[in-house]
Amino acid sequence: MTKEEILVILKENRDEFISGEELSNKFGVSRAAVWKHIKSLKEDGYNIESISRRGYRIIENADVLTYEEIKNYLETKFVGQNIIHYDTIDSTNLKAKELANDSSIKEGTIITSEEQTRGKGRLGRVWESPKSTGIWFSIILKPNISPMNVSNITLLGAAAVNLALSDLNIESKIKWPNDVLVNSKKVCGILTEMSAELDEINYIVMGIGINVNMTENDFSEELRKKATSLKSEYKKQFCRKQILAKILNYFEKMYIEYVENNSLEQCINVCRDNSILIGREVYIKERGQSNKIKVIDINSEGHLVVERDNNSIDEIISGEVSIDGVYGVL
Ligand code: BT5
Repeated sequence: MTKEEILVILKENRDEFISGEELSNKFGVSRAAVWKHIKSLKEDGYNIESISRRGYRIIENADVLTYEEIKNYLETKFVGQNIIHYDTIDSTNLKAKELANDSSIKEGTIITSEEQTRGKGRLGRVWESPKSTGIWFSIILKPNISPMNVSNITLLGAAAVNLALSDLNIESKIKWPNDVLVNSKKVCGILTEMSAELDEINYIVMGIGINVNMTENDFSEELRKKATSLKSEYKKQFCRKQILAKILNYFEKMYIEYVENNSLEQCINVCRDNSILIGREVYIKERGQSNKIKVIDINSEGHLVVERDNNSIDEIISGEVSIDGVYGVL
């Protein structure tokens, strides 16, 4: 007997009490074993009422990022149709890469974790991922695209996050190529990693982290100036599983358009219309040097079109941009 099996029974009998005895008979285990599983479900965040001589009754579902909780919101064919959920893990990207090496793992498989002890940003930076307050997940993808175009997958992720938040009346800006900001502070970062041969991708792992319900105290002092959560900005608790499902729904639609029809149109429109960079003078790190540029556009291939100090127009494929006065140089 697993706690998930008990959960299924409680959910099937939502309005009724199920006695400990009934559960122990059904699964052929002791009542103490049943109680232990109920305790663990409560720790997961399920609100389960227990009354002596009547038994257990589920009151509401928990906001945990399991397939069981997310499936009712999902409208996808394959993205998120297999979810591997952890209470705690070093990094969902590390786990996803380990699993992606196994050729039998299905494309669209997702790794979620309530917390990460070694969440990763780009270039070895740390991603703070405190328990059950954010959405920390990675998607395993095996697209038939050129390895040169992998950065477009990050843009698809950023556009999907923007659209999902917009459904909840949250206005966000995309900081090309991998951040989503609310009120000029970072709420979401994306880390896309790939294993590839010269002209063929073995797999891509796209990890997305979103700060949902943390308060200021959940961030390190260093981050408080430049990071925020949806709760801090909108003064209310958000449902993580609903946001995750919306992101997956939007992502899959645009991903299929891209890998099957080679069209990035919707994604680029979203990235362009919600860009925090277009029209601004910013700094871009190139070969270790920080150069001032003016951002003009994001073109149909997802590249940043910029004007350099000497008035020449250039296209940038990937890079790190910092904006004076928006938040500290990352
Ligand atoms: C990123 O890197 O923004 C990519 C973050 C990807 C995180 C996800 S969570 C699920 C998956 N599993 C992982 O292990 N990672 C992915 P970068 O552009 O390098 O930004 C990193 C910088 O953002 C750090 O140096 C901090 O300054 C800042 N930062 C760290 N944690 C943050 C947080 N929770 N919210 C906002 N900013 C944060």
